[in-house]
Amino acid sequence: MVTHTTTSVVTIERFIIEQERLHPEASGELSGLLYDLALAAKMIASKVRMAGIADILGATDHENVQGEVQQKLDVISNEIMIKALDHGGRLCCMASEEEPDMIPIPEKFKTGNYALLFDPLDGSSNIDVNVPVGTIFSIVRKISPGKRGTMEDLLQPGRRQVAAGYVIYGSSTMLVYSTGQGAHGFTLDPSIGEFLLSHPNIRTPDRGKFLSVNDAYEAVWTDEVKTLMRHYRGLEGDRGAMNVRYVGSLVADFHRNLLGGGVFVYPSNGKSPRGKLRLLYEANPLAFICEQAGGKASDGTQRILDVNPTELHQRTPLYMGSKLDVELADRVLSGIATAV
Ligand code: AHM
Ligand code: MG
Repeated sequence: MVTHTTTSVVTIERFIIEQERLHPEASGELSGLLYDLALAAKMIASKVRMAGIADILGATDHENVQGEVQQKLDVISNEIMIKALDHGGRLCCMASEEEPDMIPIPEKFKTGNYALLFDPLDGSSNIDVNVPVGTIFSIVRKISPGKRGTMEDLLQPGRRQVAAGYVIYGSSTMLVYSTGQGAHGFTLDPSIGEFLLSHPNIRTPDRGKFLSVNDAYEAVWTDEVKTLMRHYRGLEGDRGAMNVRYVGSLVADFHRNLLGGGVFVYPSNGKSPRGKLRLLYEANPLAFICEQAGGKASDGTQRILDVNPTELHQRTPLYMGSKLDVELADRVLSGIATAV
């Protein structure tokens, strides 16, 4: 008798189709966009994997073997994203952390009903030391009247996202995304070049183990932020001490905290009154995923997803992760209470 040992695997394509079937009114446009993003992720993953090797193959003056000047990986990733997504007829416009202005869809291509915002390679300063980096994306519906998108489409609050996700290029490559029905993770099987469902319906613990913060900024933190840190470190209140884990690569810090429970904190400070992270390319998409996994995200005064953006590269303070730990941040920062 033959025994079948192969278990059924769910590719990202199959998963997207099955999700689409839950919405009989769906046109397939969003699904197509998600496939294109998965393809871009695989292309960026292959470049990231070659990061150290490219230097060896290239000449010291940063030319590669073909005599072309080598580009930095964040620039390459930006181009990959644009080229993978500009011609599918699903987008009306794009915006990237790497580009100062809106990215229009070239006239020769059809446009579609969505706008895409992305950070093509977040944490790219970590590439040289082999630390995980990531791609972050956010999709909103087109709301402007014409065919080609406008800033109105891009400057929408995060709660209007119809999908968001990130890719982490770590010991394995993972893509985590949500269309508002839970957050789901897929791991790239490099032997077949497919993202396979590995983390269905991710739930983040209500109270976290990990605190991710760059405390080199302590000297320029406000008193409220300093008090909050005392809570997280178990020096005040009855929360108990967290373990500190800070990679300095947002996607890596977020991913670890999402799975294990924790809070990512990048406050405003005396030097950067709006913090460092970008609302549209970093905070909004990760906040969307975080909420879908049962967590929360705040700027210290309001829910991240309710912030009304006024400019493409707007920065925001960020407190994001396990629900109870973000609620503690909101209470301490507003001075309402200092007890858990
Ligand atoms: P980048 O978009 O220029 O890569 O900067 C964003 C990165 C995040 O990945 C990370 O969380 C943060 O900057 C770290 O900043 P700092 O070095 O100030 O702690
Ligand atoms: Mg970034």
